[in-house]
Amino acid sequence: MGKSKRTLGIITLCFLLAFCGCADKRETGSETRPEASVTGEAGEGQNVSEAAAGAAQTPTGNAPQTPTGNAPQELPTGVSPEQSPTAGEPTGTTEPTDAAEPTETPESTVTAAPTGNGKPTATPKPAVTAAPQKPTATPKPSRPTEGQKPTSTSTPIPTQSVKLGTSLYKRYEGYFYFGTCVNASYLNNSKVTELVLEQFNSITCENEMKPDALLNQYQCQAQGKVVITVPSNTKKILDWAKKNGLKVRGHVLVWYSQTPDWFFREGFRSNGALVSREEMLSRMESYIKQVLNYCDTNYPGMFYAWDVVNEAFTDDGTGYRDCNWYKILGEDYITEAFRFARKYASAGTKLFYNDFNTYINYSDKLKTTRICNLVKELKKENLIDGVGMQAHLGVSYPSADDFVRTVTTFSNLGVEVQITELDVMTTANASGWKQQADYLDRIFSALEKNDRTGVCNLTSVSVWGIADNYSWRAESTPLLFDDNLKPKAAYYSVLQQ
Ligand code: 9MR
Repeated sequence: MGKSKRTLGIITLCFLLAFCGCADKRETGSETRPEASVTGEAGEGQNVSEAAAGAAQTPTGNAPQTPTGNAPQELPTGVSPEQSPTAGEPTGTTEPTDAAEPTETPESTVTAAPTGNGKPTATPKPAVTAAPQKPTATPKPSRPTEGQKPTSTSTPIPTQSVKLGTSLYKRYEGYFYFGTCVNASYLNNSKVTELVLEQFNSITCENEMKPDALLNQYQCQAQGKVVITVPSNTKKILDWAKKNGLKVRGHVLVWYSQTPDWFFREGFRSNGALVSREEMLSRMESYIKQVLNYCDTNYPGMFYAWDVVNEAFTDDGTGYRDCNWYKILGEDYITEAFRFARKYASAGTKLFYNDFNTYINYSDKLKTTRICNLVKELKKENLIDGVGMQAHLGVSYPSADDFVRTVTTFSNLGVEVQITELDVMTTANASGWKQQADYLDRIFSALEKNDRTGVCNLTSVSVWGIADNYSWRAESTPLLFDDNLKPKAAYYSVLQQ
């Protein structure tokens, strides 16, 4: 009798413990919105190369940042240097349950913008006759031997200051902003932030402001309307930019990729039918309005440009990329997006059409022509301010001449040009790095001259990442700093000194 009581007691205890465990898990799940891991990105005190090695499952060594927890999309490794992410439709998040309800809400309190932080704000467009401002900081670091071998990836993160004394943004201050993309992991490494603040006066969120980061499926379903929830990673970057006086390029409002499929479907359900044209226009307007209002309210004056529509055309220029926007709204989804963006953007925010392979050099040059035609149409209604040339380049394609000429082609339409995602693929060895430096030298000597003399109207240049191992195509060592945050010869080519 006593024995069976004890047995019953033990069974009850086990049951209670098991139940508590489940309850804990349920509670945790409802507290935070699921956020993707940032495997592959180096954290404070973590060896950069270890971080990259940890991401060996991704082709680029840089785990895609997917702040909403949507399935990461595979990245291309194709032949053409500049390519879009895989054309596959983005994977929708799974149907939400109560446990998936995000509790995070957009910030509503606006704190005063910092002043006197010492970070100068560049004027985007100067008088064309002005001489380029010389960098003020000294001393200049020793220039690495051209074609210096890439440093071993096993070298740990530097413990001393990574500051150079020269600065890309100061070099071009008064001509154009000089920026980089940033993802949330950058902020975990004080050497990275130190270098970013010395070199750049503009940032772009690499993934944290894309529709799949901001759209909240649970709330959309619960409220029956478009609801955005700004994740903590996004706020972290924007607050840091605000605190340090950085300007921000908004990226991106309307894009075929990284926009959840459920956003286009009835009831915001992954298995719903595609919605009507009228409903989709209303969702588009609501989304654009909420994002722009959020930025204006919380970060007034910080966003100087927005990519309103990204990558709408096919690469060979024969037509529009097939996607949910195009399926539901037809060709004029682009114009509609710009109308809404113009309606809700503050006066100081410039509106851009952004694409890759914008210089495409097929015999009929159709992609460039298509973009030019779009700009002309949008300009009739004063809906566009500029063209974003992504510039995911390679040392042997496109030619530096073709690239620079296309900057002028777009400028001649009377709009601004911004180089929005610059990187240059090359082989990761000494000769590859020399080719990369020579190529960038050709491009920047021409751009510097053309902008100074008014041949082109370049208002911003952004590289797509701080250092090679932070790049979406890390294996091609496409950036200006190596894995140890040391400047490559490519850096000095861009600096043009
Ligand atoms: O650099 C971004 C990478 O981390 C993401 O996994 C990828 C997913 O689409 O997007 C990358 O950024 C892209 C940018 O938003 C638009 N132009 C092409 C860029 C490189 O794919």
